[in-house]
Amino acid sequence: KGIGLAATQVDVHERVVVMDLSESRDQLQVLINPVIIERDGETVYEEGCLSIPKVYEKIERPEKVKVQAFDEKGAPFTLDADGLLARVIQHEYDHLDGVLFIDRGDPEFKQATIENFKRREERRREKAAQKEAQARKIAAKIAHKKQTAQEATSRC
Ligand code: GNR
Ligand code: NI
Repeated sequence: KGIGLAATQVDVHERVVVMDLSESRDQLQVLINPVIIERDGETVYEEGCLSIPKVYEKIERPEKVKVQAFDEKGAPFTLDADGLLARVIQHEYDHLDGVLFIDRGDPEFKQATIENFKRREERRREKAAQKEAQARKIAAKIAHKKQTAQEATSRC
């Protein structure tokens, strides 16, 4: 659902990035072992991340980057990027080093985001436990019904 994804995000610890900024979503770009060799300017853009759903923050980053990488066939290439492409390259490049956009924003916002996720996780666990208990109750009810039905037939 995103315009970029780093292997790190799907627990593959290789320096691999895929991106697709096209409307048709059929223009996959692959960066293997990317290295940003030049950074230029600065700009602010609101970022989001598949790994931290529904969190957005304006983040300052270099406006342009020059990146060297290998493509999916192993061929080396150099890419001059600006705009959204430069933004996504830097966002994904950070993922490869375990860095998230909230690490580059307001520290208080980062802390608040972490607290929110802890609470979210806690609620998720509580709900799962409730569901489990409900399922157990229903299973017990069914078992009881079966037993009483059996007792009734054996009496006849
Ligand atoms: O889909 C994504 N959109 C996006 C928007 C602004 C800055 C960065 C991104 S990357 C993100 C997908 C993602 O989390 N990739 O790691
Ligand atoms: Ni991301």
